[in-house]
Amino acid sequence: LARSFGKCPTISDAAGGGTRSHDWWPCQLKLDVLRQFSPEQNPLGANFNYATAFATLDYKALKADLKSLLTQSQLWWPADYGNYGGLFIRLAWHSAGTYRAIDGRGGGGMGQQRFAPLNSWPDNGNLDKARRLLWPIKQKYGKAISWADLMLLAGNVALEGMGFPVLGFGAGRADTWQSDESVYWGSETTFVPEGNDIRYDGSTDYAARASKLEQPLAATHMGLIYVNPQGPNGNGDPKLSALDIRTAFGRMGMNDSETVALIAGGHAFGKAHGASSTPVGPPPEGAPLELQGFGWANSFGTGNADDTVTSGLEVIWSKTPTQWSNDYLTSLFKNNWTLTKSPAGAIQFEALQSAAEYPDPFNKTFRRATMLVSDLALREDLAYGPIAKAWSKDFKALTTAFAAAWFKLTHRDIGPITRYLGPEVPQRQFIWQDPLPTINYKPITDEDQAKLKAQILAAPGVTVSSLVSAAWGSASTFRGGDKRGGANGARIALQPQVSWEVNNPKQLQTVLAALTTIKNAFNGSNKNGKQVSLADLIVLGGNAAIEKAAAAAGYKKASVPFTVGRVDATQADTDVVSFEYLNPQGDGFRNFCNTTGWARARTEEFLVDKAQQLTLTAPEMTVLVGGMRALGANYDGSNKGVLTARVGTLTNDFFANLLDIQTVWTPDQSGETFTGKDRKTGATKWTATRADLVFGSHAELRAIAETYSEKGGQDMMVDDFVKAWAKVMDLDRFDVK
Ligand code: HEB
Repeated sequence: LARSFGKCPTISDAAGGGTRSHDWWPCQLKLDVLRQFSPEQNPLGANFNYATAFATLDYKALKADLKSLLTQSQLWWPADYGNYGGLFIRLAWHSAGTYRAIDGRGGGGMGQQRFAPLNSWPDNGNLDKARRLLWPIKQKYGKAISWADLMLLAGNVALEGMGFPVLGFGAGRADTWQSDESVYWGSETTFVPEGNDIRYDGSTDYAARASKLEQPLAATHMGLIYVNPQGPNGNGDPKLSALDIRTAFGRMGMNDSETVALIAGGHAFGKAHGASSTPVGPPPEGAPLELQGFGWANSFGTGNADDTVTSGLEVIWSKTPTQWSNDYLTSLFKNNWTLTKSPAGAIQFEALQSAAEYPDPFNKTFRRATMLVSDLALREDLAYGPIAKAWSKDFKALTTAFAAAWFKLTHRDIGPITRYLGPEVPQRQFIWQDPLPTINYKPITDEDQAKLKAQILAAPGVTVSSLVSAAWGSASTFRGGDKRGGANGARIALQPQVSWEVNNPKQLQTVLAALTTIKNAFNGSNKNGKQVSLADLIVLGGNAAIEKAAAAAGYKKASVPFTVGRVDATQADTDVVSFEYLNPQGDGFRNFCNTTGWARARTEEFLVDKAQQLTLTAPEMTVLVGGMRALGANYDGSNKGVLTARVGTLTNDFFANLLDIQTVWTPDQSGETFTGKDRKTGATKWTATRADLVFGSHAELRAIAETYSEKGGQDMMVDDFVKAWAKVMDLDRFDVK
């Protein structure tokens, strides 16, 4: 079954067709994720700058157009209640809602809703219509507004248009032009509702399994944004549904009250669609050419309006589906709910003894109140229940809570506040934005930098290895997925990072103590208001160490680019729980791998995963590993992969020795550590890990490794290492980019 899964019945002998290497050798390490989003694949070109284009946007006019679109019902997809508000809120929520705090991937930051698999997930049914409704507006404003921003802004305008006071909007999400293949969506080969839930290791003990959802996933089934609306595997149990909701929303960084606010706020609007059990056509990716990217063709009745089939549920939550109110919550607590089935056969609740007060979107009739199983979770769960009940009597509190939670939901993965664009960015800062203080001192000069570097190298107890390891530890928390982490803020000196095993706390403390002494001396002498931050000193220390190591290799003039201006965050502005998500499972660059836990990936896959988070290419990853081994930057100071007799010298020895035919490697029992022996004498020469040997074993990585060890490779090594290093140090410098 697994073999035939996903095979197209039509055999293509055109470019890219046929049986591929990945079909033959499915365990091959995949480097594709390091080759995504190259500027050559972007029709706007390498020089396109979204922030510059956005600056030309008539934001007010765009919002006015969006607002009037809400109530311009189109014949090809008539609006429920004459208002697309509910549909657009769902579009925005499903765009943002794939975000997972654990790896920072997913979310609305790249406009991925346009591409497979998201555009065709069963949970995203009929959102193709929502995007097509927005197309004339996108077309009108062009490059000045990205699809990524537009989909979220449409949700915001919908909320405003229906009387909800949103907190604001930050634009700045540049579009991507292909599916982000780095996101692990799960290993199942069926979509919900079939769901062979590999993510729970096949367990159907819903109470026990909820919190054991496979990392880094947040959704409970393949093809869903979060949870099954009919309860776990459609079991109709609100209490068990609540457990799934807690895991799913928790993995997105939402606590209980934020979760209640989001669901109660969202389901105050719109309706669910399940008019018939007639199956709809294939999703956009599987639909025939003539449908032009539309999916889910519905042959029931008119195929739209009152005959619409989306989720298969047929629910109207509120008496005022196009007006902000807390009728959703009052109805939830006031009514007695009975399990029923929608016309499509899906399990849902109905308020049987109640009056028919809930409006049909088209035919002026009224129905009894209805709810999803997952809605009842907000009443039945011991923690959600009291929150929801209190808000059912306190509309103001619900409004405040939903506004904050919606803003967080839609901005969670955009990165630091300096990335927010447009006239509606709230003044207020939130802890989840990982706040940094605003800089209020004059930056240090090149001359100061040279002096400080000399002081750092002369400081007691610090070494090239420990300086490189600390600077890497500081900068390499960056995640391209949600643009959190990085060297700015010097959070490596704060909890939780200062205690992470990968940072070697004892060694790190020595470096931090030395740098703090230098910082205090410099700032205490107050040279015309010039100050240096610890964050800058950590990076400067790494750079100084690399320049020293390059000099030792004969490159006296090597100079590592340095971008001054980092600031130091406070512990109070650092959400310890949420920063713990940045603790790497593996950091092959420092030869660290914690294989307990997320054990489905191999050490070398963690290396590539980390490189992808750091937005590195395969050559950049290769040169950084080779260089850091030469510099002895392993987290624990071990000599694994340190294939050189000149540790602390920026040589290409790692590559030369790895590719040396005279060495024969044998794995230990765990298959994690290898011993390299001399082919002739049998003498032990080296030890190494999977994150080292992969550069000799994987054909494409080996090809790169060869270039660094052949003629000219040493010069190339120093140049490329310095460039890649500087890139990593500056990954989070959105303030200067
Ligand atoms: Fe929701 C709709 C589910 C959350 C917002 N949702 C809906 C539906 C369903 C659901 C099934 C229907 C679809 C159709 O059309 O058919 N949700 C759900 C779940 C959850 C949710 C399960 C978790 C618990 N939501 C949510 C949130 C939000 C929302 C969070 C926001 C904030 N939704 C929504 C809206 C709607 C929906 C607005 C409507 C749409 C229309 O109207 O179209």
